[in-house]
Amino acid sequence: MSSSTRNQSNPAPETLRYVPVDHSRVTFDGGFWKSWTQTVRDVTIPTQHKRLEEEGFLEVLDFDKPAGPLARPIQPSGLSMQHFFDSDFGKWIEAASYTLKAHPNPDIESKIDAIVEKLEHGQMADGYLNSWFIRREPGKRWTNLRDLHEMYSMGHLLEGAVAYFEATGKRRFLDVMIRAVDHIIDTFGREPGKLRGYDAHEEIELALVKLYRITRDPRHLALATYFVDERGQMPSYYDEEAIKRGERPEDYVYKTYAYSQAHMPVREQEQVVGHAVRAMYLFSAMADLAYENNDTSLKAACDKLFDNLTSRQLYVTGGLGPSASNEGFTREFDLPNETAYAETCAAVALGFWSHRMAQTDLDGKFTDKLETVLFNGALSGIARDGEHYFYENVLESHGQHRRWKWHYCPCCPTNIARFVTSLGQYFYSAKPGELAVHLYGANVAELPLGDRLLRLRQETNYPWDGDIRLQVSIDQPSRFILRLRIPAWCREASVSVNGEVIALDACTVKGYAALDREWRNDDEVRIALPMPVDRLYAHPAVSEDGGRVALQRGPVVYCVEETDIGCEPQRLRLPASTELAVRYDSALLGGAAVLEGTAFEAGTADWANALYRTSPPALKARPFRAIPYHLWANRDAGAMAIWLQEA
Ligand code: FUB
Ligand code: ZN
Repeated sequence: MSSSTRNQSNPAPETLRYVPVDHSRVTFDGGFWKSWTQTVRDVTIPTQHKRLEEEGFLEVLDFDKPAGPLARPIQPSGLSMQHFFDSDFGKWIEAASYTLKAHPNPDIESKIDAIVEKLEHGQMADGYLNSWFIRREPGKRWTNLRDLHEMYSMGHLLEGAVAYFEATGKRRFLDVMIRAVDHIIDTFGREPGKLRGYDAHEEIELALVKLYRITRDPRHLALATYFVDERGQMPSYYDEEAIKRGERPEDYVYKTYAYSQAHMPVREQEQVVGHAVRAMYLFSAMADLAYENNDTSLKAACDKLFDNLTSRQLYVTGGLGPSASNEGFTREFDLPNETAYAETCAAVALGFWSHRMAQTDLDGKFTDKLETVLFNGALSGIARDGEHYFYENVLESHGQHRRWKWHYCPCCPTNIARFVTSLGQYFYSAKPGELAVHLYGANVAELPLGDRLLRLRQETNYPWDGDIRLQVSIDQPSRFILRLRIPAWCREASVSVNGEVIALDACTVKGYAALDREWRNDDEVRIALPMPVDRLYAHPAVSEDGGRVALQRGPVVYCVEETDIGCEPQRLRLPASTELAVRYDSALLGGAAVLEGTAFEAGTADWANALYRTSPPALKARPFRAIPYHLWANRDAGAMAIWLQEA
């Protein structure tokens, strides 16, 4: 049973909330996402398994063999990347599983089954399951939640198990993970005799909610709730745990538990701090629990944090977490371009969080950000060939950033893979009497409408243009509200139904236009979202972007690459008056709308050996073009910039 059918058959307490459509009900049979979803399914998923094998990740599951030498040394925090290898194949299984319903693949399925068999074989009698501790340090399990990712890894295995069960109906992996969760329930909590801990790398919380949505076992939801509620309570569990290990809490490498959003109870947090991926996973779980427990205090905390992130700490691309040293946040408005960390995982996870927020509170401010990360800061994490990646998604480069085939810490490739292979679920949500369209892009979807299905076809070249035709197929007339997201970037949207223009001002609430009518077969909705090229300016506190302008068209952020213009884009000066033409270039990496215009280049020819001089550089007019940022670094090496100096 899929999570969406599950929710419809158990209306309480979600009657007032939206339920995302099952991703497998949405087929990208044309347009922008067709080739991306095909590439990820046919290239990314198989090659990632190959890399996991080649790089020895799967060897950690050879429980009957003595553990070999460490492939990843222990870091100053006490963590080796190898501590969490389980998470990488957990995420791979999840990503692969999402492809299986619509595209059965016995080879991929047998690869997953082989991993599951090993996991089951290695699982301890009490349900404990973590390859590192079982094979290398059995006596040390549950002694260092602060540094060693034990439940982070289990959480990713659990998400993989849920996805595989939903795709195939096979229970083996799910049962293995339910036993592991039972063990965690026996070990952690507020009851006497249990450890009052929670993992410093959030992840298991949101995985437990996914499990609960299948099992409806209240213990699964209660465990997730406990982990979120316990986080940041004082005295800190991490202090007590360190003392038990014979360590001094003040020797903690990251110095502050803000690194793990464990510096104060979650409901008191107002600023997004610490490690970016951890924060996004935590906030996703908080949004899930707000939804499941109808917890308005968690929802309020999420709202404040979302506003803090989006008004002070988010890159224009939807990337987040500027700093490598903590893989996360520094101070507000600190958004350096060339040194941006902006990890792919963090952008993907912001997509998770934004999407979850919109299910309890249908507000375009959430789905606008989902769309931003989708077309920019997350998609930039995977190459057009589907087998090269970025971990850091910088906004500017002098050519030193190139995509790689595999990473020392390959958390990002499987994250972008699972985002793309489950993309359908982000497009639509339903609740009794309502359907919401969050995203635009060619697809055909079967959407639940009470006990019947409605077929909705989107015909569009979005995001290359903003004309969308929605065609309704339904076996009998039916009254319901169709809610259409009107993106905040669009200032002159128009909508018509069967040729009749809709007064959007009268029916749009929080970025969604509500079309409440009796719908009939073959009804046609036309949405026009004009996409002029927008020049964006950053808040003056973002010192890096002072005097600079970024180009955006629709949801797509543009960049200029040296390979297109023959000089570093950092040398361009873009006059405010420059006309920018939009041209669809079918030869560019599968086809994309590019922007073309004239800028000035600051020349170097007359500088001889001078580093500084009293007169400014000579400017010479030259044509330039900008391409979608997500496509950068797919051709010749060279410099790139999103923020261009304005002349
Ligand atoms: O530590 C586990 C994952 O690896 C994190 O989420 C990423 O930031 C990377 O450090
Ligand atoms: Zn990552």
